[in-house]
Amino acid sequence: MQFELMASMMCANYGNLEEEVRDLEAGGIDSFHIDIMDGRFVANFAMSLNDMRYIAQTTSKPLDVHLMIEHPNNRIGLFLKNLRPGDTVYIHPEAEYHPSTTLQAIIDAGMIPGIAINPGTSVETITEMLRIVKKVLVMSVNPGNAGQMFLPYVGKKITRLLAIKEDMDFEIYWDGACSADKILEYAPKGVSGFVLGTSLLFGRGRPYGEILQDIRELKF
Ligand code: S6P
Ligand code: MG
Repeated sequence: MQFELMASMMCANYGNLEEEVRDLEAGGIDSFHIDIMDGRFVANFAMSLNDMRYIAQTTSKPLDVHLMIEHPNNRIGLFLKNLRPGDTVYIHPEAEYHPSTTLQAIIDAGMIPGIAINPGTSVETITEMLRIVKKVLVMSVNPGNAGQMFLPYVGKKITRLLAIKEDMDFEIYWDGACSADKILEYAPKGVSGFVLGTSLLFGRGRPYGEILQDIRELKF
């Protein structure tokens, strides 16, 4: 079964970020998920522009940048100029008056455009944007913190997105409380990738390579 695994770097040990990046890379992670917060769109500050830049310089693996900031269009250039073609940038449409303008800036810079959608955001309100984005990051917890409970009502929205993803040409990714049972259920249905945080990857007392291998060897 083909699916991507992304490491949620806000959950990493900042005592030695470089070692964390190297261990995850050696363990076979597909990309690094970077949660940028502004304390306004969400009531937390997680990673910063400097953290993102440092990880971009430390790995050749793709970055998966999740902007949880108000009006990302005001600051999008700061992020784009520190990324590489093939990196993904997700904005929250809930945080922008004209999200399609911001998405166009991401496309023009050669990055992969994505939207991250809150648990309470409906498919109807994002339908037109689905025509221009390549990825939809479905939040299965409210944005802002790691270590939260999965919100089961999000499952129905994923089912609806799965039904239209081929026609509208986008991929679906999962962010929040991702456990092995979620991968077992949703990878076969067509969810392309999963952000791994405290539920499955970090703080488990086991080497990342072992955990990632166990996930790759899940019996579908
Ligand atoms: C939350 C953020 C996520 C978390 C991730 C943590 O605002 O977007 O990327 O870091 O969900 O995973 P877990 O398993 O601790 O929920
Ligand atoms: Mg995230």
